[in-house]
Amino acid sequence: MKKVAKLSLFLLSLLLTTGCGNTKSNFSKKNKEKHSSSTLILGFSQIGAESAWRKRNTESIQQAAAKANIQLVFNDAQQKQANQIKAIRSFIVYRVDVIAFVPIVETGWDNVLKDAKEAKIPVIVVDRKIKVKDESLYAGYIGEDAMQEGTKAANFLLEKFKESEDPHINILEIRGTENSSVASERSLGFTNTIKENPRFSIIYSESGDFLRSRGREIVSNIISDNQGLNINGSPIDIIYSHNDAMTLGVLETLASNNIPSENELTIVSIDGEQKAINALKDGRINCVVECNPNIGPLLMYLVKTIANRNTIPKESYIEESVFTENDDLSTIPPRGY
Ligand code: GZL
Repeated sequence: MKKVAKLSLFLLSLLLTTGCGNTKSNFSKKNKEKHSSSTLILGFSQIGAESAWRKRNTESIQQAAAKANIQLVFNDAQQKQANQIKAIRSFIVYRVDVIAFVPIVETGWDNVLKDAKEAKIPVIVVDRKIKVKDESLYAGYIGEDAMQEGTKAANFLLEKFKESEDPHINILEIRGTENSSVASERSLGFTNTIKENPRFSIIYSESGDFLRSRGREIVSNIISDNQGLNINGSPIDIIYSHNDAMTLGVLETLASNNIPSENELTIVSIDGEQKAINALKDGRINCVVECNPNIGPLLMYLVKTIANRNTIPKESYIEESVFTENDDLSTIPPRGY
């Protein structure tokens, strides 16, 4: 059966059988004539749309697939690993040429990736990493270096406080999604580096799941439980937040409690969305470590490489920068998300 006809059946089956998230393809009726059996088909499982960063990441992948004339069957798992596993199984049934996915958490992928391997469909892990017993279950990883992002955040603070005489510099850490590689590595890179100065201590750490609402909630609970921005009387001097969405939630809560972040408080965030850069420019945030969402073009290059039976690197990292209060912030181009 021609791949084109199969796709319609596949999309129908995916929508009917999995009920998981939502699936769409850049395949449309008008494209039918253009697509031939030589057109590469990429099955992509995205975790959701939890942040502006994630939405830009999705756009980058969709735009790059269209430009590369790669037919994208895209599934939004709506933050559920079970939906991702169902979507990957559907990609196997349809026999896409390549599977790529953003693993919402590190573990639980071995069985579905064994099925992909048995079906001889190569898999590329995108943006977040996985832990599997058999590393041959996936061809390679492409994304950011979250360990480095945590290290960069800590290095900014070591520099900023190097002259401080304060014996205790207290940090509130707001982490990303529990059991995701990106949250674990942003924590590890940060703690491994910040311990260079024993005056720093993380006096409280909680997962905000990369959500703006949780950033608001965590700081609101601290303020109400402790009658101010402290933990059992120890003042919070620094907030280290694993993504801008949670940081923007924090800023909302500080503002509604009339706690100015500009003076006594130092805030370090990760991603680099426009609203965070704007807050950096007006002094409400002190440092934004870039996490680059624009991996679409590089991903499509790797998809074509692997579809042509060539090997790809086990790990490919994308360029990332750091924006701090010490930079000429007027030179930062519009972020696009
Ligand atoms: C990081 C990515 C994270 C972003 C968040 O690579 O997985 O997930 O930092 C997003 O904004 O929710």
